[in-house]
Amino acid sequence: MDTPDTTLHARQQLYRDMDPHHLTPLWEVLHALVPPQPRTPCVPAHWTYEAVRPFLMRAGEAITAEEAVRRVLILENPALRGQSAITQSLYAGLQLILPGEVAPSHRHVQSALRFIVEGSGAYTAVDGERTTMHPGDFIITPSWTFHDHGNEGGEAVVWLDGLDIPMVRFLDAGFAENDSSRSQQVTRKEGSSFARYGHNMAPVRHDAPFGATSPIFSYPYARSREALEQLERDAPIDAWDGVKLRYVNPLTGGHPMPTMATFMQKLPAGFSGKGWRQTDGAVYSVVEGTGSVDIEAGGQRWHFDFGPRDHFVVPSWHTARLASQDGCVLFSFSDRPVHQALAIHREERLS
Ligand code: GTQ
Repeated sequence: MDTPDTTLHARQQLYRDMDPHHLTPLWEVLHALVPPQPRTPCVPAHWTYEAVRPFLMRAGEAITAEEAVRRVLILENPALRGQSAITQSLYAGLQLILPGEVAPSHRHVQSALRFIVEGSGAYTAVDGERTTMHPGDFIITPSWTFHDHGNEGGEAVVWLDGLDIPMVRFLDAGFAENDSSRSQQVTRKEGSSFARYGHNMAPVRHDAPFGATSPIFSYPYARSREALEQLERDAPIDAWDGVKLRYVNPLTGGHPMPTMATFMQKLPAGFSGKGWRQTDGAVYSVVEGTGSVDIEAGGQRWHFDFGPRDHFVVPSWHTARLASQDGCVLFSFSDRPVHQALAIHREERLS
């Protein structure tokens, strides 16, 4: 039934009159506020390493790590330009550190993950312990811990930074401060946290040095890859994920960080996966091999062919399908722990 013009005019007058009082009618926006299903403004996007790397290297000439504090090119969702966000809740960037450089020590509430993309020999220091980076390693900077990065090796090192910056900004809960020294004093031998917590054992009298965050700073690629390879040989292959494992906080069995979940998966050669969608938008870093992802939502479709060191994002409630002719290894992260903590996580696997 059509609403008479006089009624519509009366409503418009009502809205205009209440507007100076900072009042607005719910019924005009209700449908968008409480949509029948998630309708993210984010779009799928793909950054080939071939396209990104030259800009990273030019950034290496344009500014030092010291002056930049963090020399990072932000991977911005094309639909969220200017917001430093790859999804509504997550930040991603590629950080470059050249031989001899130091990115000075600071700390912030935002949790960070590093996934090493290219080069070896750089380190990140957390709480007085350094961890040397190798491609494929997954490294954690817990919330509010001092961290500095440096490169004492001979090659450029690039890693993916994943942070919960947009989430912390949304909550207006961000604090940060610089350290009194540029580089942290090393107080513990490299590998000490891994020795304590990395072998399915834990110190009897030391629990949770970083609260809700994993006590392991570095999850080495060699170990993750070995597990995936053995599972590819021995275990049934999941029709959606291939062989996929999630990283864990060994003290809780939960995700390594309170705000971000991390995963590594191997698609066997010849894999053609089934489609799925989930409420947690996910960012992918291609470790080895080649493959493709087909994404669909609201009648729109995307197809990305990816290779090593490429990055792509699958936004919330977009249906995705992975495939690989020759096999590949993918790292990914999402805000799943937050969805789970709020008991609103949903996943749908299409048959
Ligand atoms: O390494 O501390 O990409 O504070 C963005 C903000 C990296 C870092 C980023 C940061 C860092």
